[in-house]
Amino acid sequence: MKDVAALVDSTVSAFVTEFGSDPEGVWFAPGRVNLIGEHTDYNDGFVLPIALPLGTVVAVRRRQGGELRVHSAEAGETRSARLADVAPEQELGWLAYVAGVGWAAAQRGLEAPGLDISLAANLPQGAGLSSSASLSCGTATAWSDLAGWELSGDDIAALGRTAENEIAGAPTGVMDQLASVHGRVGHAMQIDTRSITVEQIPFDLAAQGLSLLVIDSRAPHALVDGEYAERPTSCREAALMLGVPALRDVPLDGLDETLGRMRSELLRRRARHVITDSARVIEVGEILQDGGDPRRIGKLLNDSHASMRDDFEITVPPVDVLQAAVVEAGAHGARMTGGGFGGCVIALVETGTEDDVIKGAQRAAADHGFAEPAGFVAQAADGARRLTG
Ligand code: GAF
Repeated sequence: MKDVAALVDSTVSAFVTEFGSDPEGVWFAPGRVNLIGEHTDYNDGFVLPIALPLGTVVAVRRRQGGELRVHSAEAGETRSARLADVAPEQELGWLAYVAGVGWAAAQRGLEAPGLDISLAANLPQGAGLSSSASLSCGTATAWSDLAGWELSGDDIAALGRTAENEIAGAPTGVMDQLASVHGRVGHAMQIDTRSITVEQIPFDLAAQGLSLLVIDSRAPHALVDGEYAERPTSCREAALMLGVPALRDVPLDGLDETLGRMRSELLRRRARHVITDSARVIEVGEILQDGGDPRRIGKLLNDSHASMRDDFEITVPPVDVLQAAVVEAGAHGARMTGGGFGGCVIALVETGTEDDVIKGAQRAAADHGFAEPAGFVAQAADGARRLTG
């Protein structure tokens, strides 16, 4: 994986090659891992992500007229769009996460100048680490700076989410964009997605002799497909059946009895996952906030995984095998992170045992004939920002 400084160099060189002279500036926005609280964000619930030191670099310059020209190192191509022509339900592919930001800005009455952009990422794509939010938030931060919109972090995140929901067509919540914007070194963010309140909680595992491993199953995941979209639909139906505005409003006390009144077994399980996972965020937040031993969150990570596997049904066999293997290899707890249907498992491990745990995961994957997983140690890092210019 290239570090961010190397990524900046290659992105600026690509900009000069593609567009003939230097960019006005270079911006970076990170991806994230979510510690706990999955698919709770579009139910007005709680989430607990950290921003990663990995993400997307964008080199940007304003241009005359309302055109967008974007070079992507990953895609190996330059594409363009007239901002006035961007609209929902177009098949824009990766360009949607850039052009969609301009569209979202226009919806808010902001004047969006044309841009030349060169971009590159050091985050694995499609691994559930929010490569798309890092692209939309990096773009939105740059656009806001260059156009003088003077937007808050929450507004930047909202532009990114609108681009993803309306132009890319993925009906996601706002966790990934908020994490990308508000990340802070050494902190996890406990986010109330109803009030959009971000509480920074100290998260320094190294000081406690622990590491957070991120292990990519290499089973690809995609949010712009039916499986992810089915979950918000089911959750809305479940909330309706329970007579609450959102699943967030269902009390944990007496949950079995409340859910027992639901006529649909499927919706009951969907609701139980959301309500219990949101509650687990609060429990983990309290442990970390009180300076408690983070090893105590291990069980909650495992419970969250079981809930995603059995109730919400968003895990897949390569991910379940990984999760079980890393716990078997000594992790205090582990769970899939992100939207699901593939992607990464996070594992809380004693520092010094990382290699053994990764090897355990690789052996288990090989035994099942799955792709070889790859792991790295995650550190909580800063959010979207201007790097140069
Ligand atoms: C994806 C979505 F983009 C987020 O909004 C969130 O729903 C997550 O899946 C699951 O927690 O990353």
